[in-house]
Amino acid sequence: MNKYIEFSIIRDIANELGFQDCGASKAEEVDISFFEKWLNKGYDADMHYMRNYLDKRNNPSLLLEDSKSIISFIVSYNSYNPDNKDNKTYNFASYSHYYDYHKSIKLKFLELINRLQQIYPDFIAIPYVDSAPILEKYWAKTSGLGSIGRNSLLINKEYGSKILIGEIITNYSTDYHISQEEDLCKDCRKCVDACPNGAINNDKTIDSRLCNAYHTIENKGEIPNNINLNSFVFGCDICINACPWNKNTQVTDSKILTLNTNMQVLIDSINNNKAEKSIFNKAKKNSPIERIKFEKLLSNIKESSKH
Ligand code: B12
Repeated sequence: MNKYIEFSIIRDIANELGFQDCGASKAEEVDISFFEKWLNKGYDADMHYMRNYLDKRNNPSLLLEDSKSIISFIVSYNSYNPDNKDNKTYNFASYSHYYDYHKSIKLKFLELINRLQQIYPDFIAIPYVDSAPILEKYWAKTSGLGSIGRNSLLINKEYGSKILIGEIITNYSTDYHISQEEDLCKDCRKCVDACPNGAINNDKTIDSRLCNAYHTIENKGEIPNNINLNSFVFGCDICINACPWNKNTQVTDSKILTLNTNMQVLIDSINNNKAEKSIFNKAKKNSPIERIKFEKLLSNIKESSKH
């Protein structure tokens, strides 16, 4: 039997659950030579896991037998913009002010899949949020959710680039969207000018070796002297905050993400020079900062004070 689902059914449930937008693409092979070029230039720094499972990145059908579609979803994290409120000595990327988005979005996906299975019992889908070798921005773009900006991030005209991406791969076909790729940046180079380390390449990719987000989270070694963290001690929002597409975008009261008030306590304590492990431990529960140790945070703070 032809396994087909009308896209409006997925969209209606997704809207109800709090996703800002969604779109679908046929699950098919992608030419990943651009990705291999990125790896060959060493732009992945020490994130060696980026070199694994190239076959799956190239062919997402390998992630689910009999897969037909990749449905991408975006979640805005624009409801709290620390940049508008206060510019502190030490800043944390704004997505980390919320509880871990990977878990929050995945839970909503499970709810979505469950509801779709009530209508179509043989609907099978695997949810992913930053957790598999999938070119998330590429699929979101192909599904009509936005265009890739100069800083390499997906920009949605309504919600800007302060958005997170997740997707489900399913054995159902649906109505596929048409990529509406547009040059949203034109001559604008604000993100390039704002990045203190020149991490943004001309081909809309990032050299992780120069990116503060890499150095404050993923870099397990020493941060080189030429890197200016410019107040960021976990992740970095500099190129995002410089982007005009984030100035007048819709501010959302997220139904999916929840602010982690313990993070505010941690940030205040650090800005009052009172960093304490017990405060860090409380804030890190179910938080993106779980990815680093307290010692790494202290070392980032030290590095950030250098410039
Ligand atoms: C590795 C990684 C990083 C690395 C490298 C960043 C990078 N841009 O590559 C580091 C640690 C630096 C990082 C930082 C951040 N990250 Co990150 N990261 C990823 C990850 C896991 C892989 C990205 C990747 O594949 N990079 C390799 C390059 C080659 O791929 P690309 O940039 O996607 O490639 C584009 C271009 O090459 C272009 N292209 C050019 N030619 C061609 C030709 C063809 C045929 C095609 C198909 C495409 C193409 O299109 C590609 C796709 O859009 C994704 C999750 C995922 N699985 O995709 C999240 C992801 C990109 N990160 C995300 C976020 C939120 C961030 C930060 C904002 C976090 C923070 N505040 O600190 C910063 C932003 C820095 C920046 N400007 O990118 C979000 C971005 C959401 C969005 N709006 O786009 C993602 C999608 C995670 C998610 N699930 O939401 N990240």
